Amino acid sequence: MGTLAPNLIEELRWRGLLYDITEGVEDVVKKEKIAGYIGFDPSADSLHVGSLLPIMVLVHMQRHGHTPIALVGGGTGMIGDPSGKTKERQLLSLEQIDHNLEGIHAQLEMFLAFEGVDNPAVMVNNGDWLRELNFIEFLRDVGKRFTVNYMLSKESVKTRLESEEGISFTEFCYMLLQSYDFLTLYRDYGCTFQFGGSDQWGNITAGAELIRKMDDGKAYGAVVPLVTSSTGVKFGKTEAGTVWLDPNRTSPYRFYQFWLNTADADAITYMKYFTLLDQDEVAEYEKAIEEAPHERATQKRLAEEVTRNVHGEEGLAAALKATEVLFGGELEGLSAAQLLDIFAEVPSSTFAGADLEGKSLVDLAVECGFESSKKRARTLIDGGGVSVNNEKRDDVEATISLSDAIDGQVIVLRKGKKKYHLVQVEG
Ligand code: 629
Repeated sequence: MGTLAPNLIEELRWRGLLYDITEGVEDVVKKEKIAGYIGFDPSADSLHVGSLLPIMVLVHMQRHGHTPIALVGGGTGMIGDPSGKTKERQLLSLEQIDHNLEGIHAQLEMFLAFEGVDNPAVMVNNGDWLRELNFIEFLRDVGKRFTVNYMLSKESVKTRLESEEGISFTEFCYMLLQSYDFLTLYRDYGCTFQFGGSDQWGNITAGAELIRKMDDGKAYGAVVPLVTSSTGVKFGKTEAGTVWLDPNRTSPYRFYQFWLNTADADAITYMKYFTLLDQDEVAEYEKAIEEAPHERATQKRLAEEVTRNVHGEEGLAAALKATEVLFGGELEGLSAAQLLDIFAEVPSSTFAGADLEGKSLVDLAVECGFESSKKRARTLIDGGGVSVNNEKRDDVEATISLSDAIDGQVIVLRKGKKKYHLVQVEG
């Protein structure tokens, strides 16, 4: 998969990943192998799909022979970035930050190659240099290079100045810390690029300024667009909340479903953003979505690619299997927890184990609302219209046994092809 574009910038450009770039970026990227970084603060113990876009930039950097540096914010995470935030943040405890760092660190590792290539990725933690900073020294070395006037002109600060909420001195200084990171990576790794979301523009350009002022160096920045969805729902959110990368927070099945549910109007954009399919491949899906949108081939491929990237071949297989179950596939090998996840949106009722044992299927079908009378329920069952755990039960005398309950906890009832009801066993 994936013929590469002639260079990194052209790659990012055709994918729509360049929202803004500083001057001179194109020439440098064409001529030199660069090192560039993106920072991720440990606000939670998992990244979410919103972080995937900047991560893809790191992936493209590596594919094009440049050196990607992933930075986790063990230092900046103790302060909190005001960029794009309308409210002052709650400080996290050191334990919380360190716990979150571990999770994010492990996730970032999955996307990049740290050995066995000519341009291995690098992972750094800015806690290593920020946590031991000396305040007086910092004010003399770094603070002196920024006028408050310049800091006040930044979008992140301006919007908060205009709001009643205001901004603490602590968050006001955040940009100095991120600038100091850029300088540190410039000195230690020859890092001359910083990428991020469009909310990071102010912090990135501040860092390039610091590098110019302190080391007379040239540094660059580029930001990816904010991902929007044509449906008006904030990207990365569903009714069930944020779509996380951690499989314990968002199962591979839900993750897959999130991508599968992409609106036609967004599917190609997301395919360019979030997969490594090349221009020719994407062009085919562009045609497919125009000619046969009902087949949802683009959404299927999108969901498949991103799920494989984040959850591996196994996670994808689990997601596909779970999706089949919704369409009547076999339940074998699935746990009660997985079934509860798959059928989270279908109606359910709870029975005491003793009430369920020996209950006639006819009664259960009525109690679950499949039919309004026993007579109708008998006709339904007799006609093969009821399945227990996705296996047809067309005997009107059939009774339910606790051994039908998967892990002793759930029975999946189905009427016809698609109407599901989940029976949960209490206790
Ligand atoms: C130290 C910390 C640095 C450089 C960057 C940072 C983190 C940065 C930030 N980023 C957001 C985050 O961590 O707050 N100050 O949640 C988030 N980012 C990914 C994208 C973003 C951004 O991780 O840049 O724009 C979201 O798409 O909000 O030396």
